[in-house]
Amino acid sequence: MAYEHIPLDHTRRNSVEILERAKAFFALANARRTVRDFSPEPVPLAVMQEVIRTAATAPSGAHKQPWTFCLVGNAELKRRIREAAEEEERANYNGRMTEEWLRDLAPFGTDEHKPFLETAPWLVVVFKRAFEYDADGSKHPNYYVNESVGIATGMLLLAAHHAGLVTLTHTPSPMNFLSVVLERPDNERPFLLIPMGYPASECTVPRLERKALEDVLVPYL
Ligand code: IYR
Repeated sequence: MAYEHIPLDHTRRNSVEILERAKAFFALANARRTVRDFSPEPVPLAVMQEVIRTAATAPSGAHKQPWTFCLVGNAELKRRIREAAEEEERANYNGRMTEEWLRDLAPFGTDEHKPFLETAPWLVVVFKRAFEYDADGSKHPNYYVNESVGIATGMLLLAAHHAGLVTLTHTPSPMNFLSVVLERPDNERPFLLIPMGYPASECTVPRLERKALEDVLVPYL
């Protein structure tokens, strides 16, 4: 059955306005930094609900919305996630990562210690839903799951930044422990672990350069 069609809710803006707005949004996005030093200050649940609601507006293959955002604020669960992540990362930094990988990471000073997993008031654990079960238990596929969940996660990061929060895209690897600790069903696979909150007052970030526009945009005019 085809969807009913309704009028598009769209504000028409002139060419001056669209350029101004595009520039303003770039400035906002360009100021987002990945942060590893979090303040333990609480962030209201209502804020997290709005940023997750924003992420869940992402487009998805056949509108299957193949995502689940687990919002972890419970101290005991955060402690268990930290413990399991640090155990995996210890193995990563002590032999599982290649020499070249370790050399690429060295300038960032990361190691197997992940205190932010307990310090940050919230952990958003993004799960991708590989397929769905219906009421009879039969399986139904989702489509373009990585693309859909990747877009939703990007929107989550920008929504948090716009609200005034900082985020870290954390990829403990392998991530199966997240399914175990959070008791997720077998159609869900961990995608990304995102600590979210206020930055620590002494927070610093590496002085990074972004690629020039010419290096990322190839015009065919
Ligand atoms: N997952 C590890 C290692 C790591 C890998 C990359 I690529 C990074 O950009 C940062 C860290 C960790 O979280 O330490």
